[in-house]
Amino acid sequence: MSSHNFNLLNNISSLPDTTNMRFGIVVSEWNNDITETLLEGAINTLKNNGVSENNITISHVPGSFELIFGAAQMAKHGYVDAIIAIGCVIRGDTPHFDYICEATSQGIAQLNAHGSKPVIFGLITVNTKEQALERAGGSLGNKGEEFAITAIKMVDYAWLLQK
Ligand code: DLZ
Repeated sequence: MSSHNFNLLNNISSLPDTTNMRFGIVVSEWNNDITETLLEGAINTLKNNGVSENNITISHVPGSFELIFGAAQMAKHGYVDAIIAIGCVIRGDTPHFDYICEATSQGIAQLNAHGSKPVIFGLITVNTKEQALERAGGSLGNKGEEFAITAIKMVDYAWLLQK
């Protein structure tokens, strides 16, 4: 599944009106040089597409594994329409990488399957720090921008179904 040829940003036709949309962003502190850049990309893209700063709620959790709880709490108690969960897991020498990636992706999938608010999977899973940097403002762009576009589209999708 190569990301070199496809980028959600190339696929934007027209985005919906975001005036009344509210977003929660949960960010992992682990690898925070990467996650803070992704966060910046997401915030800038939301704002550039008309989302008011007052309608963006940001909270931090220690690691990617905690994104599940953070996103679940924000979905339940936050005054938000969608949540973007941002993390970065870099493969190390132990199987820990696999456990965190598996648990986090499954946890976020469960929130989407059983919750009423979309949770965007903003988890970068890479083999090296260089690959992470490429996706956080490097040669492959800033994936945070794609997370934001996805969040906007998913709020619109949820609202269309509620009408
Ligand atoms: C423990 C751990 C390791 C080894 N690597 C990462 C990582 O690359 N990225 C990340 O977001 N978190 C990592 N963590 C922390 C776990 O996500 C979690 O915070 C701890 O296991 C405590 O629950």
